[in-house]
Amino acid sequence: MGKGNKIYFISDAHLGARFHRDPRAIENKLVRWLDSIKEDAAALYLLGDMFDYWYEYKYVVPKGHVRFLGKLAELSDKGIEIHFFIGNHDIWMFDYLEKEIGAIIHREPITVDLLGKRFFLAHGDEVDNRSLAFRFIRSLFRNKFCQWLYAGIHPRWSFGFAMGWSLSSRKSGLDREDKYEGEASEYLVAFSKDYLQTHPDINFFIFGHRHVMLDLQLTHTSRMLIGGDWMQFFSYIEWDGTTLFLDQFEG
Ligand SMILES: [Mn+2]
Repeated sequence: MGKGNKIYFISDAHLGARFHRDPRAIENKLVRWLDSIKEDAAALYLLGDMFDYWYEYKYVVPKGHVRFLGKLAELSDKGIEIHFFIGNHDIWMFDYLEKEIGAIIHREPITVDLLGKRFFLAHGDEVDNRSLAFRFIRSLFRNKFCQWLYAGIHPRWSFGFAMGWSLSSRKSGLDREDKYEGEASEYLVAFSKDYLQTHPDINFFIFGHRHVMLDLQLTHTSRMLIGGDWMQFFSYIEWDGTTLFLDQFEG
């Protein structure tokens, strides 16, 4: 562990996405934020879709993101735990980040005790079981055999396809990042309430994926937060063992 005692959560920078007008500005701001937390952080949870597309081959990784990855390596070398959740855009993280920067990769939601409270952490798409088509695509993307087949396609084709897919799925709503229409119609709120019935010991639910900032008291011992994103909000969640809050980085 690092010297710090705080725990931080962010998600959804979608680094490398074609829809960013100034991609370097987004990455630089992220690096400035990481610099601002490195003295007091014990752990950092990246809750998915930090990359808009990621596929690592046996000997090759995607271009770019060097400032971000370098800064993560620095934090990791200081003893700060780096947790990477795969999102629905960067599903194909295998062991590169684990080997290179000591990151802990999470492919499923986790329940973890942090500074005395119980957290349920997830990107958010994993608990979305509303659409059969979406569930099918998700299982295809996560299937080992399909991943092996995909790895055999030359990146000239697969990367081009993926970047286009990201743009078009965003437009069509296929990746379920639909508009926020209030708590009552928010599936992550419904999921959390439902999950609490069988797991009343969860104090905090934290999600990414939805690109909205939400902080909602569910019961007197449980809250759920959706952490915004690092595209429009530059938002993060901070936990020091006493207070948990959602804020936006101004630096
Ligand atoms: Mn997502």
